Order: sequence, then structure tokens, then C-alpha cells
Amino acid sequence: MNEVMTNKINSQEAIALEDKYGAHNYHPLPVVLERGEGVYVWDVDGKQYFDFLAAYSAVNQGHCHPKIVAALLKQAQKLTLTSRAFYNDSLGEYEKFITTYFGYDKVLPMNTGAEGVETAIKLARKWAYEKKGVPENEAKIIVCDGNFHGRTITVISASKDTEARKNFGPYTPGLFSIPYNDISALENILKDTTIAGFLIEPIQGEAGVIVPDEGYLKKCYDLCNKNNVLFIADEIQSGLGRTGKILACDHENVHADILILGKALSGGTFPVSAVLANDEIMLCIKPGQHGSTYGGNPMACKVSIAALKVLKEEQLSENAERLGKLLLNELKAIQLEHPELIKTVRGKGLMCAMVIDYKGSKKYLQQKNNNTSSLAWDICIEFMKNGLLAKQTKDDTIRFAPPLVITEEQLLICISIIRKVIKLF
Ligand code: IF1
Repeated sequence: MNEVMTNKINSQEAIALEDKYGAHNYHPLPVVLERGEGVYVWDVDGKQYFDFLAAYSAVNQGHCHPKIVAALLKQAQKLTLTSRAFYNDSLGEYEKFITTYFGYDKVLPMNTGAEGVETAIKLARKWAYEKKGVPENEAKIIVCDGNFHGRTITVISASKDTEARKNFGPYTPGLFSIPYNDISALENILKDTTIAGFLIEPIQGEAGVIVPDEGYLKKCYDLCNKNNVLFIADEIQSGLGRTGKILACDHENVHADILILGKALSGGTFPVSAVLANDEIMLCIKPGQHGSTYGGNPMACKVSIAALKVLKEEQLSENAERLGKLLLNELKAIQLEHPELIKTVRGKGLMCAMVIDYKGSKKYLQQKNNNTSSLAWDICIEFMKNGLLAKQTKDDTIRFAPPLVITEEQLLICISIIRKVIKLF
């Protein structure tokens, strides 16, 4: 016992090691986590927190869900990876399961979300040349201002976010951005007959949980159909129960031509993504034209089946729908108590956010370093001290997105923490 205890790393050591030996591509909150279970995580000192970020919606099923971990452990002792040079006994079973689950002919299994987005862009371009008749190398992909689809060169080429793209050029051509939630902007650009696809987040996560107007998604979908353009839904963050439906597109009965999934597809165990489409699109890619070493590996197959089953068995979308209404209503009540500090709250299901303004903070106006970004950070630090982990996106937006397994009782405790902390500012 003594041996085990002396090997235990403390927070300062863990942070120092990351600082010295790790790339500085993140600025984490100063908390060092050691264990997770359901909505809870514990730091190395044994302090418990509510996880209100859920690994950016990758642990919708809760940390270390027993059924998902069991599927992982069982397959890990049998066969972990074959590559796609050979068949294996898990992939076909998984492909049938997930295509039936979401209503598509086929799935192309990948690993990270960004890979899924890249795959969808390649599929759309291939379809444009080989089915739509767009002249080679002229296919365009339309995206929306404020988008976040990942960190690869092509994906950031579609971004307008300076932090995401500056000094990573030259950028991939053929990607054009239009204002989000602006149907006429899409209508205008679709006059161009070389457009292959329209890639959209049904709710923009990184941009600050931007929920478009009711009916926007359906109008986009209908315009794409009318103009023979593929509607490509990036549901990597908004999907898998997060917004109160299995897919955010389900709120408007939109069935995307290409559906991209990731994050919670593996319940937060390891990277699994998937691109789903019908044969007319999917069969444009022939053997040897796309893939990845780990894409569709047996562990990913078993883990994803378990993760998708848990979503339905435990009615996590319904839970997100019900408790999301409670969360948003309570955040609105807190906003009414602090109308200068909290500019707005918004969200759908358990994908919510609060927009703050330092000019509305009594505490901050008395300090010199008064800017909204550091206020958001200080609020998150105070949340952390009170046992709730949340993180800001952009300078002024704090995201609230707990695992979908949260109970009403746990949520009410989290809301009381949020109310208590906001009062301090
Ligand atoms: C980071 C953001 C969230 C995504 C959508 C594709 C991807 C993501 C809608 C790519 C990934 C993650 C990436 C992570 C933080 C997080 C994030 F802040 F970056 F933007 F959630 F909002 N489409 N989002 O949200 O998936 O390749 O990461 O598996 O890069 O810091 P990935």
C-alpha cells in the first residue's frame, strides 16, 4: 500500500510534467483528474467534481460506463486490430447495426471527428465529379461562418477563426463560408452549379452553442435537395442524444445526405467516428481510395454498438430533452437575477451556454485587468472550487454540457452551484 501511495503523482507534478514535456496547445483549468464515473470526476487529491463539459460531448453516456467498458475489455482480450487488409467478425455486425440505427445504406468507419469530416468532404467531391458532373477540381463545399469541424488543414481552411487558421497556410481551395442561420445566403450561393455539398453543424458548438431559427435546417435541406447539393450534417458534438433527440437534425425531421458522427460514438473510451450515406454517394469511393489503419477496428465496433445501445436503453435523449428544459429555464432565471453580467443564455437539450460581459460584473469593474475573457476564466475557476467543471468557449461564453446520465437531483445541485458562483461576480 505504501509503495502504491508513494508513486501517486500530485497536481503540481502532473502540471509541471505537461508543461515541460508536452506541446502547449491547450490552456487547461488547473485541475488534475484521476478518475471518472457517470457525471463525476475526481482529482488526484480525491476531490469530486460534476463534469459539466463531458469531454466536449464525448462522454454523453457518463464516464467509464460499465457496459461500454465491458465491451472494450472483452474485445481487447480477443482481437484489437486486423487492419482492413483482412475481414474480421466484428465489422460487418457493426456496419449493419449502425446503418439500421440511423437509416442509411452504408457506413465508412474512421477514428477522429476531423477524419470523419475530411471523409465527408472527399465523398461529396467524388460524388460531384462522378454523379453530378461537376468539372474535375472545380467542386465547392459550402460551410458556415463560426464553424468548427476539427483541426486538419482542409477543415481549418473552411474556418474564419484566426486562432484556428493563422500561419497554417497555404489553405485547401474550394471551401466557401456563408453566414449561419441565413437562408437567403445559402439560396444565393446555390445558384453556382459546381457546389458539391453544404457542411453544417445543426447547432454550432465552439461558436458558443448557436441554435439556429426554428425551420432553418429544414429550409437548408430542401434548398440543397432542389439544387442537387449534398446536405452534410456534422453531428459529432450535437448528435447522440446531446440536444434531446438522437440527432439534432431529428428536431426538424431532416435526414442528412451524409451524416458525420464521433465523440460519444465510443462513449469516451477512445476515438471512433463514422460517416453514413446511401449507396449513390458511398459507392463513389472504390477499394484503395480511402481508409485508415484503425478505421473499423474490432474494438471500435464492439464499443460503438455498446455505446449506441446505452443511449437507447437508458433513454438518454429523452433525459437530455427533459433536463435540458430545466437547465435552460434555471439559467434564464439566473440571468434575470444578473441582467448586466449575463447577456444571454441559450441551448437545446443538455447543450447550453451562458454569455457574460465583464462590464456587468461589480467585482470586475473594481479590478484593473477587466476583460471578459479573464472574467470567464475566473468564473470557471470559482466553479471548480465549488465542485463543478465547466470551460469557456470564445472570450465570453461558458458552456454547460453534462453527461446525459445526469439525474434531476444532481442537476439541481449543479444549478445551485452556478447560482452561488455567479452571485460572487
Ligand atoms: C479541440 C472545440 C468543441 C466538433 C465538431 C468536428 C470536431 C469537433 C462539431 C472534430 C471537435 C472538440 C475538439 C477539441 C475541443 C472540442 C471543441 F472547442 F474545439 F470546438 F467541442 F467545440 N466537429 N470538437 O466539435 O472532432 O477531431 O476533435 O475528434 O480541438 O480543442 P475531433
